[in-house]
Amino acid sequence: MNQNKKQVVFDHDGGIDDLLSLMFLLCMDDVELKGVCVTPADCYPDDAVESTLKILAMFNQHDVPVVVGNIIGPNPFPGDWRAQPRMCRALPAFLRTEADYSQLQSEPAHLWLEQFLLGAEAPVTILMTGPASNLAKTVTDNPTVKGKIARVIWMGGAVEVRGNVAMHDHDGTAEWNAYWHPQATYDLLRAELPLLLVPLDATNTLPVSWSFLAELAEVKTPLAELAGQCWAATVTAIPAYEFTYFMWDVLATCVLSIDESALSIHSGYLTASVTTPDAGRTVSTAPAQGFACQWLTDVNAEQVTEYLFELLQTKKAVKLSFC
Ligand code: AGV
Ligand code: CA
Repeated sequence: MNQNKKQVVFDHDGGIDDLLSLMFLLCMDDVELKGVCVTPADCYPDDAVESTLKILAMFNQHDVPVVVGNIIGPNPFPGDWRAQPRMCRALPAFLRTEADYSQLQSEPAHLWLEQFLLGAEAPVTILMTGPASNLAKTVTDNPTVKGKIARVIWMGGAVEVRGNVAMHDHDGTAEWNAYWHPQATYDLLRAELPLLLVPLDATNTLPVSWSFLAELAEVKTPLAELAGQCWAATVTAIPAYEFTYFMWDVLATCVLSIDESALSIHSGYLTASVTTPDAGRTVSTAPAQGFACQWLTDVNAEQVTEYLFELLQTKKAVKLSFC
């Protein structure tokens, strides 16, 4: 263990921005990645595992365990969204890289997480960019693990802005990661961990815009090329105007190590609905009605994109530099 680095477990759900988040995480100098959990939510888990193993291999990270969750939320993601990240597997850089399946562990993610936390020498930071089902179950089943958690950063929720769920039994107030398993969202808040939510309130400031893609195209490193190819796949996938792709998970990942001056953080109380028509809605409350946590209300978008471009100039993507 490197004492000067943050010990991080990354729980993601295999979307294109989840995979991009893994790349950015592996670029960070102050992060030691200890494990990856795959939540079978906005992906097909076989795709997510394969792409995860390949990204780890691109960065020569062959000792990082990968586990898959076996908890299934009651509100499935649309099938075409789940299929979208398969495209990454078709990119030349992925096809050239071999996945090391010896890194894949057989136990369910929430049990692996419990054992990992119990054995951790230093407090662990947990970054989550999919639904919170694994961690919610771990801390509900065994609250003693809470002492091992330094910080939880979760891309989830919509506090003062409208959500992004458009379903027949929903009023549109919830964000998808919170809606997939509303009870897990509630249980996560109830655990009162040192939680920083990265909700739509903050991620709305970072759409994947053409001007961002054009700036990215000037970075010209092998990793920036790969990131640009992944983002390119998001611009036509969802034709409806209101479903623009945002840097949801990528922002949550940046929060781990970006200069705090870029972030506007609010401390307050939240609860979550577990019933229709607003299941998964994250609601700001008075202290007695909710659970203490923090959430990001705004970010300096320019500082974030500059930081992303800086990360893409790392020398750590060793396998890619052989291109
Ligand atoms: O709600 C945002 C979350 C993020 O974790 N995901 C996508 C990101 O990985 C769900 C989602 C919302 N809108 C989407 C989503 C869309 N248009 N396509 C795919 N996933
Ligand atoms: Ca995600």
